[in-house]
Amino acid sequence: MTSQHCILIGAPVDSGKRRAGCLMGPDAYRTAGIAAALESLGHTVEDLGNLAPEAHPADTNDGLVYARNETIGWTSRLAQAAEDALECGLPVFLGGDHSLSLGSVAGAANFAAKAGRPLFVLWLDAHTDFHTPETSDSGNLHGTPVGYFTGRRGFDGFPEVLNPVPEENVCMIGLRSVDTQERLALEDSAIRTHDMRDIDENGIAGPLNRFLDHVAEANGMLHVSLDVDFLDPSVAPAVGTTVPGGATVREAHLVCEILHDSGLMTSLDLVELNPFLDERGRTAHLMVDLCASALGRRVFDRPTRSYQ
Ligand code: B3U
Ligand code: MN
Ligand code: MN
Repeated sequence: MTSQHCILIGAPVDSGKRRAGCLMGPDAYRTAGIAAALESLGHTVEDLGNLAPEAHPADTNDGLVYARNETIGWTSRLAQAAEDALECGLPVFLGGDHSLSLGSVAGAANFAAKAGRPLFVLWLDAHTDFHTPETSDSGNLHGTPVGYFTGRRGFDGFPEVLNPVPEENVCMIGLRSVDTQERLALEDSAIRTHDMRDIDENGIAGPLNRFLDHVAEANGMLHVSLDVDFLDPSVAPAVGTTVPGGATVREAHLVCEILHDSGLMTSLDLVELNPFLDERGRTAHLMVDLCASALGRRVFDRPTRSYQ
């Protein structure tokens, strides 16, 4: 197994929605033993500690969009952090809510452009997060990262997206809560979407393997964004927006094991963990276990579908 240099980046972002708690996420992952889990797999681990947003004007929150300035501050800071970390290893963003991915993906896209490679994004989530600040009903920016990094309009005041991720390079798996405005925009887009019905009827490995084939053919980099609510709330209760009918523990591990065997993943977000809502750390532990699977934990070795 190839050993990697894993760079843990604490991103205690809590500005993407009104319900507080995701700021405790990075420390919950540390408490659940993320560094030791990765080291035990033969990787080196560097923990950059918790970052802070760039200086920004205070938010007044008198309009619909919640904590816009703070989220802009986080976006600039995390885009730079992603770009810098990709120079030296595999960044693992310890969230923080999903608005952190405005920055992590934009930065990964800048790095990929410099490296002359396309960036692909695997979005594991109950939601599509394809809003813009103008289409969002809730005003919660954690519902907008895919809209941002694919270059949708309506993000005035946010850092310019220098290297938008092409829609056909984005694959979403686990969907079961999509707002009307998102659905309409998705119907007009080339994003690959797999809802839970698709998974129930066809299994989770097929769509994932087909997407990974595209990544490999294009010699692409692959950013994986894992939202806690991809998982069924019965096994992962520590999230503000629970949606019943999510991925099982085994489906989620299989996704992570296939990702590892592909050798294609170059950066990872662990987002939306709200430790305030957890039951004795079980969601934090499950997310750490999934991260370990994505980085090579396995029961037995087996011949794999490897692109390396
Ligand atoms: N689409 C809804 C709900 C939502 C999106 N992401 C999460 N919840 N976690 C919204 O508010 O944009
Ligand atoms: Mn999300
Ligand atoms: Mn979600």
